[in-house]
Amino acid sequence: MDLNPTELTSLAQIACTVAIEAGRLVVDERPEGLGVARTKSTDTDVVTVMDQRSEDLLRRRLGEMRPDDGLLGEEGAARDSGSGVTWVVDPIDGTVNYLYELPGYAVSVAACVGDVSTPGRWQPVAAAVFNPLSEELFHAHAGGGAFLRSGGREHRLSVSTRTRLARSLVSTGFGYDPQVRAAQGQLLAGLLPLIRDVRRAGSAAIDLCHVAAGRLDIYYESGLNPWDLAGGQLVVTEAGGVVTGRDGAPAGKDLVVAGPAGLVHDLHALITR
Ligand code: LIP
Repeated sequence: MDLNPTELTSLAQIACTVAIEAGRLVVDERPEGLGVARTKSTDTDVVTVMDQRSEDLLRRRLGEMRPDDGLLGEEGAARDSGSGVTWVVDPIDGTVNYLYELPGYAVSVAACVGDVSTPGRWQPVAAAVFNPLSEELFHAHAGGGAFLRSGGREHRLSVSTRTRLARSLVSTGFGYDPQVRAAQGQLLAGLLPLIRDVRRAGSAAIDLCHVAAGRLDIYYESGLNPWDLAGGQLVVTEAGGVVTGRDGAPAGKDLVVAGPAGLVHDLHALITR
């Protein structure tokens, strides 16, 4: 599906508008003594009432502004697309940080084309990732570059120019399943002597946007869902980076490696060795 620059710009503006609205909601209306509303894949994979309220806002607002578009949300929102565009949303990426009142969570909203239910058969074409505590809005549309709106100013983003892994600041994340975490810990233990250092922010969307801004050199993680990935993925590629999966496969649940092409090649080689 081809969208012209005017349509892409309009989708990006909608993504920015609703990401900011949802981000403000989760900060301004956070209830005292916020607790866990329910759990998902494991006891530590938590959902709060504000994850649900944020997703409800996104579903309502996107439905008002783009009634024919589809929707795929982390907390279960789903709508088939009649327009060819499907919104992939994470109402609070970094929910555990949000639960602990730790900075490091964001709302991620991406307009995608293709079949979002099939790995590798969809791609984001417009996106916004809003960190409501830092009031940083990362946004991009296909062919338009990636930007950070902060303090009323727009900054164009570009990935790191570092070329050596040994001098690279790497970020990653861990799943909610203890056995998966054990394997991820072993992989990281093997990488640590080969890199500058590691960072664990707790939000894939924020990690990806920090790679786009050059605040991190490279990011990798396994176990991500489309809503964790969609928004930040476009911000990285529009900032001149690459986002890939294992052995040339599209980025997805199995593996995501994101950053400048050279570092991605080298880190991918180590991870898949
Ligand atoms: C989180 C990701 C993070 C990952 C966590 C979790 P959530 O998403 O953003 O990168 O390490 O395990 O999946 O659950 O906060 O939306």
